[in-house]
Amino acid sequence: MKFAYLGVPWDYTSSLGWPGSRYAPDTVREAFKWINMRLQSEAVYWLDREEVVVTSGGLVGDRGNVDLVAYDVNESFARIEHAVGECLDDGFIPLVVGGDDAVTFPIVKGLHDRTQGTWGMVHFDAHLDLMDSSPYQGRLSHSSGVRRVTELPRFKSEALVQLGCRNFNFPASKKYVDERGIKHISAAEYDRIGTMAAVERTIELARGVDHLHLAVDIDVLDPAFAPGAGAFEPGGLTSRQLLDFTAALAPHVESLSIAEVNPLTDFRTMTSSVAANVLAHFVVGKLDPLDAKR
Ligand SMILES: [Mn+2]
Repeated sequence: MKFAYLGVPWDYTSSLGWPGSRYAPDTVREAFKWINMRLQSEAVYWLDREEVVVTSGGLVGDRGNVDLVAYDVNESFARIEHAVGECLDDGFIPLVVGGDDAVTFPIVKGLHDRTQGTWGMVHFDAHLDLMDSSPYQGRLSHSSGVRRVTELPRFKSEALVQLGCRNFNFPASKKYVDERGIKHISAAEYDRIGTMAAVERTIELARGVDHLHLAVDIDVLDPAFAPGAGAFEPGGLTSRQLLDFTAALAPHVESLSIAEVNPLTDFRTMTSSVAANVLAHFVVGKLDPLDAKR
């Protein structure tokens, strides 16, 4: 298995909330070096499971950042799709670091268009991102990324599981969730049932598609754990919950993206460091699947 780090330095569609996530690909890459330096002879000691996990050629290969055109949404999204597709063509598992959450659409479109069969998605976010359009934000903002994903021809909305959602959203989104059969495990529910039950329920809810993508908006975490986000919703998940879930789900998904890490609102790179660890837990979770040990 080969993993590719792909940066998407785009935040021109962060129409509400704080801009600044364009800087995340570089700060998360920097934070990842703290993990990479623990590699010895292509192996890392994973304390969560008391295992030494063997990688091949390091944890993650770096494919740099996508060259984007400021304020040209269509051209930039086309380049993101293309870069994600190239990762697949070259045999890499894409680990894509945005960018505001609008980039979830071109990332999943890149995966969808380059593969056969049906897609579903596991989506961590405080918000739903199911807005069709708004007079303030248009159709391609960071509030509509998941809505646009659900419109892809081979994407199955009933295999979309949104986790960590909380507080308040639009009644129109509730209508869309019901119409499309989208599944939710709210932050409150997640906290009640615990991480391993949430993983098992997610796998059950997202069954029946050929491919699954894992999309993480870092604001799924409580602001206490991720001060460097684009928007803040209290009552979120802990870092521990997100890392454990990511490692356990990793064998069941084909790709990962992280959005809305914002170095401009961050405190001493705390949030970039969480994001780097989400990537690393995904990689070791795939290399050392829990399922195989049960
Ligand atoms: Mn969000």
